[in-house]
Amino acid sequence: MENEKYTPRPEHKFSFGLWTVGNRGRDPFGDAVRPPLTPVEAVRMLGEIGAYGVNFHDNDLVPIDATPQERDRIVNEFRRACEENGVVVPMATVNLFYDPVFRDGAFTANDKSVRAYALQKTMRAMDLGAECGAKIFVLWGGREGVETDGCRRPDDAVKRLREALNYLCEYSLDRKYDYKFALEAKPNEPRADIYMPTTGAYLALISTLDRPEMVGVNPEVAHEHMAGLNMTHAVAQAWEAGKLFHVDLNDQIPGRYDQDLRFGSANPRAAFWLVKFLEDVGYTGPRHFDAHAYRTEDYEGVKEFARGCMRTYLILKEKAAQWNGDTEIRALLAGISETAGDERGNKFSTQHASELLSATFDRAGLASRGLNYERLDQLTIDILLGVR
Ligand code: GCO
Ligand code: MN
Ligand code: MN
Repeated sequence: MENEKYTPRPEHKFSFGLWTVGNRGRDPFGDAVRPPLTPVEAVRMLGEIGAYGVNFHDNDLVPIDATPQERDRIVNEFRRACEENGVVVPMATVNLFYDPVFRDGAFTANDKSVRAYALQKTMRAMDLGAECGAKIFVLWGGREGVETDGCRRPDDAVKRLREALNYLCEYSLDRKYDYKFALEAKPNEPRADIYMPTTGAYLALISTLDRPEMVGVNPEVAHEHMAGLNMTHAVAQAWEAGKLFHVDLNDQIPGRYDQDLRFGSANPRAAFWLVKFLEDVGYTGPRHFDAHAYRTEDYEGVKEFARGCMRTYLILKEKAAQWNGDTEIRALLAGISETAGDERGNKFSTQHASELLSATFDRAGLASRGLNYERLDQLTIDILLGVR
């Protein structure tokens, strides 16, 4: 079949959250437009469209007030549905933002009992995830922020966050869960300002933890774009540091509310560089779509949305291979890649430094060569628009 190459397969590791396909289209101005989708129905839908994985917050699966018996029944049903539909659970997470108890933060709240409750809720969510086979635990601190900085010193918030992460690493080791934690940054929404606004901020925090090797990041396209940043650069820095434990794919027009658009639908060129990077370096983790369908859609539209995320990824993956193999692009790259040049800048030695200090450079000559990036980018656009 012509389109066989865009058919999702388990090895593509496409995953969706229960909260993504199950999103009912509520927004601050309007109520739900779709009926509830049970976790079992969501798993069936994901199986039908060929997804590999399903992720959840504790309360996407088990209501916050469920009794232990209800919890066990729900988990059994859910696990059976996953098996029957060939869907796995690569990642689990915890909801530390919905309940009013977290209105002033969870791990960073001023109230010590709220902080303790946040730890309890997270440990229980870790138990739940482990029972379903999850090996990655995402932490997104949606309420860890402020409207007024009068409420606490921001460096105290950083210390509290660090303590909580250290605690949770020990819990994972104690229970032999073998979790990798993936920290997800976002600059704002729902708080006016969220601590740890960017992936880079989390990378810096991780190096101060007791067990940094257990903790990495979960960059999200929309969150980096909300901050006006380049998602591929955030992902690349995480990758280079050995910290890309998970990735949230969606799309977002900068300067707007948190849109969670279908992957690649707002800025396909940025999505292309991201897919190309993930494929070029051989990222093997899940490709998680943290997005949701337009509010205009019924559940058939939700399937279209989810299929679209995966299809766009696979199309961009194909375009990336085409880009890498394109003879003209290769020739351009050969022309601009590092040439032999001056070796004295490679590695410091006292002798290199003094030679370099007294060297003469042809500044004007170095600055005058055209780099052909216009041609390079137009070739990229030609490929993306399908005329090449
Ligand atoms: C958001 C976030 C969340 C997290 C999720 C996993 O903007 O709401 O992206 O969807 O990814 O809570 O922890
Ligand atoms: Mn988001
Ligand atoms: Mn996310």
